[in-house]
Amino acid sequence: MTEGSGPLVPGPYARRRPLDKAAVVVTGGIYKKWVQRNISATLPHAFEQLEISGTMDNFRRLLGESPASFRGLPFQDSDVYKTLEGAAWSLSFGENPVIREWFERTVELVGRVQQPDGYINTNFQRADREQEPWSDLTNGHELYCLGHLLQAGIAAHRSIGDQALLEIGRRFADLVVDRFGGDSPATCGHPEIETAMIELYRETGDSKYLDLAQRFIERRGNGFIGEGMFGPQYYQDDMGVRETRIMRGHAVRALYLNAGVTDLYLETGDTELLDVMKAQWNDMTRYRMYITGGTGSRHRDEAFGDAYELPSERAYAETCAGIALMHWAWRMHLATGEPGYLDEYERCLYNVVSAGVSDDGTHFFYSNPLQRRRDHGASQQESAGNRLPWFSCACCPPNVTRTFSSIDSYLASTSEEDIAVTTYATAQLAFEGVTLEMVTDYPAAGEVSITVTGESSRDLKLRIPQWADISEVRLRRNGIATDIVVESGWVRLEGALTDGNLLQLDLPLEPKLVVGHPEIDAVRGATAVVRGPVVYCAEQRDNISPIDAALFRAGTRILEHDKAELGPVSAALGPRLRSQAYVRVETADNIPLYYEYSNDNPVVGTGEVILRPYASWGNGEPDSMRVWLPVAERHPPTVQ
Ligand code: FUB
Ligand code: ZN
Repeated sequence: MTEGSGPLVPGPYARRRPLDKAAVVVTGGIYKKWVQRNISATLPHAFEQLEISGTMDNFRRLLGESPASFRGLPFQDSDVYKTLEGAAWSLSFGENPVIREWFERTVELVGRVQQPDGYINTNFQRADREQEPWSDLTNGHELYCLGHLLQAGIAAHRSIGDQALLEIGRRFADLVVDRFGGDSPATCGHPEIETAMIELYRETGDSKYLDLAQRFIERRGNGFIGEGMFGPQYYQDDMGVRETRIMRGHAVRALYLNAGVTDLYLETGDTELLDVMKAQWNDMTRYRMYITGGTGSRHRDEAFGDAYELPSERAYAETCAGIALMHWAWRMHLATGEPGYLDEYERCLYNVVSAGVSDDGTHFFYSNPLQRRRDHGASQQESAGNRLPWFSCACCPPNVTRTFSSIDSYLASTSEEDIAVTTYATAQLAFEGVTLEMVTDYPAAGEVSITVTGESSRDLKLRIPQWADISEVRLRRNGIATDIVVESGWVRLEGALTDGNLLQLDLPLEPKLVVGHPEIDAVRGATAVVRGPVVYCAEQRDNISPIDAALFRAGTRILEHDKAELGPVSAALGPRLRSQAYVRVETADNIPLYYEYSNDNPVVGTGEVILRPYASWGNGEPDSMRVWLPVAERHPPTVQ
């Protein structure tokens, strides 16, 4: 395989380049569990759900092969395309007859539905359509669906050398270039086409796709989208991309757009775009992101809220937004060379995105709140506390399949001088005659061993996450403790890529109590527990005492508890934890909703609280869950 066997092949302005997907072999740990779960459970489940939901029949009925009526949302074709992408990437791990058969059958079906002019969209092709093609770029999602079709075709080409799907997508893309190139003011109400067109340019070398992506990006803010359902801000059409310094509007839209804008920088080197991306990144991470990496706190329009508007209980934090943030973070890393973006990448991966799928891989969260009350009822895209097998708006589950089938592409990046490990996993990484054999239980454990085979004069760089206390990071080279210097988040090791070298890194994974900025009112006076990149939560089913009335005491010690009750994949995120000091408050009915402040707090005893990785919650009977627990000392005192 040449460079570019993975989901992103950056352009000439990348400071760093991804390692080829084909150069990575996942051999164990959580990555292997994710990949296998995706192949054996999530993808077959998605194939089935695409039938049950009528999504496949939407294609067949256009060919007279199904009597079913059109079902679902205007963008439902994208569920098929995302699943095709997931299937294509997953075949890079080895042949699988079930996945191969579905992939080929579905590519053939999509190809037969394509019109002679290249157009495909089952919602707009149907005789009983409610709107004409291209009549509603604001909400019609035709270009969004094309974006996912292109991503699937590119994945298939890179992963298994398939041309058919890429050609289908390209024919449609050519139609779009003819129709919306030049002076057209058109943009899509849901970004996605931008990054896909740039990847198509990378795959084919044809600059007309880059040119159109650039036009789509530069046209934002021209008012073309109109008011739509929630006003132009929702669609990122209220301002030009170059003028926008805050994250606003629909979270998935905003984050996909920014992945595309960063891609445009990677191709053009337009530093104004990169500066804008840095400003928006800063805005998001300082004011508008949950501790889990979730974004988009507003349910009404699935949108970013005001600065510090981060309610736990009503967090929307869509799984797709977590995935989109990972895409953008990785591109920012490649554009700047900085590892800080990878901290946020991991924050999403191990928390909001991992929470999006059940331990067995067949149930999903759409929204990912940081608190659930015992009596919370299910509503449209929300479950009552258990994941659902699919959704009427099923954007998240197939997004999960493409994520966990391409996850191996983000383990390392390279520059002219070095190869850098960007996140730790049990895997072999091969690069220009050198193989790194990495073994670790990260993020459950902090020890990482790397054995080198072959020689290279390049340096090896190891990422030291921002959460790690540098004085506690240990490194041994061939068994000998070595002083380390952490510069801008990396340890640079010269002469490390020598045959037989053994490097042993030890990252400190002591659980920590963290608090939020005082202006996040929703968590003021509360604390959360993190262990490395993994955020913890208290789930009622682990606890005897009522967790909704629990208070941490400052100075509490957090100890390892066990791995019991965690499912096979969740256990690889870390052990359950136990806090020694817990103050139990009676949830007595006779306490009024509001009462006069006094020192007479209804504290009745001490106990302990069991915590588990946030991503593992909701795999049992629905009950209360919370990430943030109030600190006793900030409430009226009187602990006996
Ligand atoms: O509009 C397509 C997808 O549906 C969005 O990305 C999700 O937020 C959901 O609204
Ligand atoms: Zn989604």
